[in-house]
Amino acid sequence: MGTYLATSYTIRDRLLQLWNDTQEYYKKEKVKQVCYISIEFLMGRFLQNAIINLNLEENYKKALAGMGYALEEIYEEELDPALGNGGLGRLAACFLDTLATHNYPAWGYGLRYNYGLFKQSIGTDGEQLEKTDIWLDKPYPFMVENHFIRIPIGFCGTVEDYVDPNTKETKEESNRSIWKPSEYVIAQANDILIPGYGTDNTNTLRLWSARAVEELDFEKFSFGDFKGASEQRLNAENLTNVLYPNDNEAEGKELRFKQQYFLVAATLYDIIRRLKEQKRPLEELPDFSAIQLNDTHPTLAIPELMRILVDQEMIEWDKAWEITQKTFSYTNHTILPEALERWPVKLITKLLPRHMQIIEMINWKFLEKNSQVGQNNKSKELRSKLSIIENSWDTLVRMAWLGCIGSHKVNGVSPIHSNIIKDQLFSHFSSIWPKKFVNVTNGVTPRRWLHACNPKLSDLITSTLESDDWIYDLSHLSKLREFADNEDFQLKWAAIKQYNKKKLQRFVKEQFGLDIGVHDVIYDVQIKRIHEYKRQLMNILSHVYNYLQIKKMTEEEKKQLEKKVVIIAGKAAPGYKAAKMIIKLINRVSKVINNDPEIGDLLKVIYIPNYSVTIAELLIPATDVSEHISTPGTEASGTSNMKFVLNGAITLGTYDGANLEIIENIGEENVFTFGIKASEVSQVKQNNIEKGAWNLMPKSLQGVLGIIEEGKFGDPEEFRMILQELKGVDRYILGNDFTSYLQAQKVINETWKNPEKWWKMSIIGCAGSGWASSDRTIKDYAETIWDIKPCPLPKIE
Ligand code: 26Q
Repeated sequence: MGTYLATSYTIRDRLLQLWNDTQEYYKKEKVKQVCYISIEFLMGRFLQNAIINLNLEENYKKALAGMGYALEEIYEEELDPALGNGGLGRLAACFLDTLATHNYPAWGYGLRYNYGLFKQSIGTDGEQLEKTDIWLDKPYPFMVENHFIRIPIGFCGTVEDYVDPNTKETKEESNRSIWKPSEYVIAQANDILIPGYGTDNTNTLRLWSARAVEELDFEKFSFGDFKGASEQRLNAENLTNVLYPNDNEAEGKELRFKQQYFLVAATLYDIIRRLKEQKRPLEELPDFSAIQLNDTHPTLAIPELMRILVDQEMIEWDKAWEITQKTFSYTNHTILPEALERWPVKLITKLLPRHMQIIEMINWKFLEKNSQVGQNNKSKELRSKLSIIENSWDTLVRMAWLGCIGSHKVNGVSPIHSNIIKDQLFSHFSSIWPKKFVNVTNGVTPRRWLHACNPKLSDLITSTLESDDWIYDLSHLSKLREFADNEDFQLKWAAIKQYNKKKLQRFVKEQFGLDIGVHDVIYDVQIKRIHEYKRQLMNILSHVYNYLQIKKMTEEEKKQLEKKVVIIAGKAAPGYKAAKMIIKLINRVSKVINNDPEIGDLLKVIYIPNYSVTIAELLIPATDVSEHISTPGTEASGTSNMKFVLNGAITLGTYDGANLEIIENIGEENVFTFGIKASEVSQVKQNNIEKGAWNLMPKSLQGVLGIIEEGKFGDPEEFRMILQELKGVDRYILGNDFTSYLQAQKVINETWKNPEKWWKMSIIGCAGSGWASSDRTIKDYAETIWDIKPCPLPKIE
């Protein structure tokens, strides 16, 4: 620990200097910046990334070796902060790396949770167990508390009419009111410095933590009544205690809502403070900063900015609205209905009474302008479609609607997803504002996801291309295509995969005491949050089928088989019963298969617990086949699919999300595709409903379900819910895709027998992944949405 800390502090020192210089320079230049607000930032480990970005890895290696330490071992001592659930949070982290690398003036704003995503382990029955992740127990040198930045955030209370101090009159038409909160919590800034690769520019990720109000200098903020503040102390600190563990599901808890407001209120205060520091008027906010809302979680920023502009800064409503729309843009990451946030009007009225009024006013003005009030059904229908406020089981605020109406641009994260947004989810808005809806395809940082996690492949690419330019301009990878058939290159390429697989093999042995092969074994990996739409269930059921097939084979037939290690990892939200059952089933199946002497090393199924960024960095470079098998139309993009192709894994995928971009860019002949297209989904679902999924299910899958029901993997009652779903409606159409999934596996096994073909596909995949860099993504955002330009620190000669 000591060496790790000492090493880390030397890096932090350097970063602090660069960071100071960068911030001073941005201020001096008065450049437009982007603020990326996200309730999650899944950063991964810091030290290696920083050392590589500062181009100090060789120096540190040498220096530490001189003292008897191995840098790689020091890296392993670092904890991996889990301040995010999955794709959305990790995307935000990739963006920060790119923004710094390409010298964009940028800020990340998020929350410093006391506890990250729960730690997962697997119980003796194969079930998921959860433990609190008390990450702040250990020192974390890369985050510094900024003592100068403490901001009071109000909640609850009352709203009073604004009275003009001169005329003593209330003015209805001004739309102005005074909010008097009854509770305050302090937002404390904690800064993580973000280094770029090969540049001195160092940006800020500012994470807010909640503190009780007594610690504040009361006089400084004249907010009035602080009576009862001591009772609020515990409540206050509770606010940023825990990251909600749901991924792609909106949990309607009051505390979650408070977190969201806390994040945006502190952030807007901070942005406006910095604008005022430059002595610029609020009218200039859209030229000072673009603010990107990462999904709807920070959309309360829209009414909050309106409140500041109208109530505090005395700006006319219409002018304030123009500023607001120009400042914000919103990214949608999901169309799953259960993930679309809707908050009860009652709850908002209680916690943020003034904001509720503002949301109503925004809605009213919008509806006045865009829909005729008529009594006929058609105009009523249009109004209820457009309205931010929904009347269903309760009166609810649709946060995605608020995001659309309050932003100048709304983007999806892959072409198919953006089209679904434009033509289905928000079709009523896109006919009002056809230009508002755009696509910005996701990307991943090639620094962490190739250069750092797969150093041998990185070196091979650099020596082959005779340049390391690809690290910050990934389009250069296309030149690798020339080498796809080259025997010598293929051998080197394959040897690196082998090396990475050995590393993983050692890990599996150490962690689980399990022996897995490396030579001539296909490593087939599916790692992501466990969710029905991602169809891990289809994966495990297919291997139950394969297992049963092997059991029927003669020794001769078995000799013809390809060996496979199936690896699955990912957490289930603690309240998501079906997902937890899937984990249990995977572990039960794994136990049976791995211990069956008739199977030997033909098939192994391994569930790796406590999936994290760090584990991804180990698994991805070691993968031969990576699975991205969501029901078409459900996975907005996926980003690990990109990381895998970059590292030479071949995709086994459906026609969904960014898989489609992979197919388009590297050619379908280099991807193992299967299943139906998104356009066919509704028909299949309809059939399932009409005829019953069981009746349409292939015999192969029926047989597998039969075996589970016989109790082969323990009491079938434990899996009843997921079995019933499959036999009943089968919402994610596993039955329909099962046969072609098995067929794709056959094609994989055949292709594996032909190494030249295999490695050619693998190389072409990597060569065709230049587009998958988050550098390209950020350039798209900067040009089409944010209107910001790089601002590199001048080099000191
Ligand atoms: C909302 C309300 C209350 C509690 C939790 C939530 C919540 C939290 C996280 C809702 C959704 C999320 C996460 C969504 C997510 O990770 N989406 C993924 O975003 C990736 C980046 O764009 C895409 O690649 C994935 O396809 C998408 O699933």
